Amino acid sequence: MNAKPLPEGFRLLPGYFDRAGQEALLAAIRKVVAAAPLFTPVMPRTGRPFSVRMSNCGPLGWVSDREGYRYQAHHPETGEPWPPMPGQLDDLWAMVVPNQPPAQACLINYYGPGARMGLHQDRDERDFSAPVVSVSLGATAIFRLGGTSRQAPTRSFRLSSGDVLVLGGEARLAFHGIDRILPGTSTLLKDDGRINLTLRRVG
Ligand code: MD6
Ligand code: FE
Repeated sequence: MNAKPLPEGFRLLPGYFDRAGQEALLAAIRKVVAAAPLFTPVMPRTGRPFSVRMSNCGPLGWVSDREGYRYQAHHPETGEPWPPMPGQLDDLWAMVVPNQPPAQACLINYYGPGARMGLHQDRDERDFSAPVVSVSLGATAIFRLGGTSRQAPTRSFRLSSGDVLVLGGEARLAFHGIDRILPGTSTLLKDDGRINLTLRRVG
C-alpha cells in the first residue's frame, strides 16, 4: 500500500499552525463569516445542494449555482464584497509560495455532521502555475488524493487541525476529495465541525 511516490508538488505540512495559531485564525474566520455568512452552494444544472456550506474572503470568491462554477467579487446573497484576507493567511501564502503575488481568493468550506466533498479537480482558475494551499481546522478528515484522471488510483491521508496542504506542480490538477470526518476529533469546533480554507491565485 502507498508504495507509489507522491506526485511532485504535493506537500503536507502537519501542525503548521499550533493551537494558539489555530485559535487566532478561527477568530479571524468567525469575523469573516459574521460579515459574509455561510451559504449553501448548489450544483450546476441539477441544483442539488452541496453538503458543505461556504463563504470566502479576499478579492475574489468561488461560488457555484445553477449557472456554473465561477469566481466573483461579491457574496451571492448579500451582494457585498468579500471581507479582506486575514493577515495570517497572507503570511501563510508568503511562506509557502515565496516571491509570488498574494493569494486572490480564500474559499471557506464548513463541514457539519455528515458533510463530505466528492472527488474533484480545482480547475476554475485561469492560471494553474500557482499552487492551491489549504488549512484545516477542527475535526480530522479523511482526504483522498488521486491522479489527473478520475480513474487513477487514489490514496488517503488524514488532515488534522492546523495542517497545511499544498497542491502544486504535478499535483495541482490531481483529483481529490473528503470521504468523511472522524467523529469526536475536534477540540476547536463543536459538534465535529471542520473548516477547510483554500487559498488560490485565480489568474
Ligand atoms: C477539504 N480540500 O480539505 C477540501 N483543494 O475540505 C480541497 O478541496 C483542496 O485541501 C485543493 C487544495 C487543497 C485542498
Ligand atoms: Fe479542492
